Amino acid sequence: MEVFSVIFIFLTYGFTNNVYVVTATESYFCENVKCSNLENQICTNNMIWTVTGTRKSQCFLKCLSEKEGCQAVFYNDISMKCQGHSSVLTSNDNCIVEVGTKYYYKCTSKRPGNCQDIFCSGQTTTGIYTIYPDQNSIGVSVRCDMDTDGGGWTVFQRRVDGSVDFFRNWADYKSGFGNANTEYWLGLDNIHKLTAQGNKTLRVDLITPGPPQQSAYAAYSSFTVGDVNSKYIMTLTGYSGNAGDAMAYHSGTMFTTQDQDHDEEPAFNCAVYYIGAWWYRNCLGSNLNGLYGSALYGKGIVWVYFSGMTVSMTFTEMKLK
Ligand SMILES: [Ca+2]
Repeated sequence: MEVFSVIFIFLTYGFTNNVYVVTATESYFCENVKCSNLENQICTNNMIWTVTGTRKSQCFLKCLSEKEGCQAVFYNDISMKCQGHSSVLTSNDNCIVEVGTKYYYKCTSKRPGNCQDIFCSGQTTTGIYTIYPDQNSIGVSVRCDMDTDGGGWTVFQRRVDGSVDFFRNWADYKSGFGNANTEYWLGLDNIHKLTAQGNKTLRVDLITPGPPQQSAYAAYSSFTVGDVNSKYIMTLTGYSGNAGDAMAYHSGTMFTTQDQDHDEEPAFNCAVYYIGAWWYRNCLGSNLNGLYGSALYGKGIVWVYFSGMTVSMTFTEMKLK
């Protein structure tokens, strides 16, 4: 009986003779290191309980067993204080420094829904990753921008060299096309799913051909794209940046392609006239899916408040977080 008791304690608490053993509970938690600098912090937001004198594995077990939805814990190695939280925290939360504390959140899904999930898991290099905008379907390759403005951006539109034809039909814009390594469009269904997940900050990065090349960006604190039944109606608010707000004019419009005219111009199809596909109104203040390198009025990759209607960007990225 003595032997069985010792084995039971070992399996339950993961400790014996002061040697720490990684337990199964730890695989359910991700350590938040680079996502939001929460190490050495204690936060009051959404705190649901505090227990002192527990070991780390016990701390995780308590969080897993909570019925009230414990989503994250702080654990302090020095004081062995364990604090449970009902939501995943960010660096914007109200936190104070408490040396020795580390932050962990539940990683119940092994399938990242977007680039922010990948960033928070510790993969912080810009590049190509697989994400699952819909947890029930196969993954899609995307470029994750892990460098700009805190990283974690899911790039859904990219133009860099004109190698991919963007003058395409509804079916292509719906499902996506191109190559995440060079130029691509992630697809309206996926963009809708990403905004429906809550990734609603839009950032647009632009570079002019020059010389000298000039770069600028526009960000919007709220950006949503509806589903196919709404014809992917787009709304956005909360502009900031230095490129000028060339998207506000398009807010509240449906998506138009060469074969599906949902714009507000009664006389013609704006996508055909301006050689692109966009949330055209009557017709445009921006045309980022326009014709690469074109100096024809409005037909290139233009952003009217940055460089007018006849200078086509050599680089664009549209990204969500
Ligand atoms: Ca029309």
